[in-house]
Amino acid sequence: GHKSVLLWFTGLSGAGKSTLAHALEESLYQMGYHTFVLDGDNVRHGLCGDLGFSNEARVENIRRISEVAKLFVEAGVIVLTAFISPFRADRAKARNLVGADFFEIYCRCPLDVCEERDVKGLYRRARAGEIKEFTGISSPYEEPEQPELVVETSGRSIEDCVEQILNYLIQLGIY
Ligand code: GGZ
Repeated sequence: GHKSVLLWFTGLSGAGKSTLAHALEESLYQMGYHTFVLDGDNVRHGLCGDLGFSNEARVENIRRISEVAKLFVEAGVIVLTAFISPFRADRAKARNLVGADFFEIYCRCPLDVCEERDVKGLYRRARAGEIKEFTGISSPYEEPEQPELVVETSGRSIEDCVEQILNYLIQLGIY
């Protein structure tokens, strides 16, 4: 068997969390590992479909995700979560819940680069006041102080970022 861990991606909208989590999952899957990605696509419509983006809703969002991720880890899976998870306290709670198998990966990307990318046009809408409480614009993002890994996603290829994370996992002895 392999080590089951929780790789907790955090960062701004558009920083590349979900993209990197899925690319990394693909590599791990091909190496024969049992992996699962939790992200907005499979969580915010179902499990957390009742939650919006107020501070309270985000706290509850991250709480539920942490509990589910913990169950997956207990089931022996390499779990990758890709949520903004803007509050340090909530990430710390997830860490405490899961214990030694928790690894925080900060996808660092300057706000202006995320805004420039604006894949879904959400930043433009946030700037226009059409979306309230948008992270980085009108809602805070608290940068990790001591993440296990910082991945600079600005001006780099996805492959390069994935390789950095894989190298880190080798160091960890996950494979
Ligand atoms: C931030 C928002 C918002 C607001 C909708 N603020 O780039 P995306 O589209 O695909 O990722 C963002 C996603 C953030 O959901 P999370 O569950 O990761 O957030 S949190 O961890 O803070 O609970 C974005 C979209 O949802 N989105 N409105 N106001 N992102």
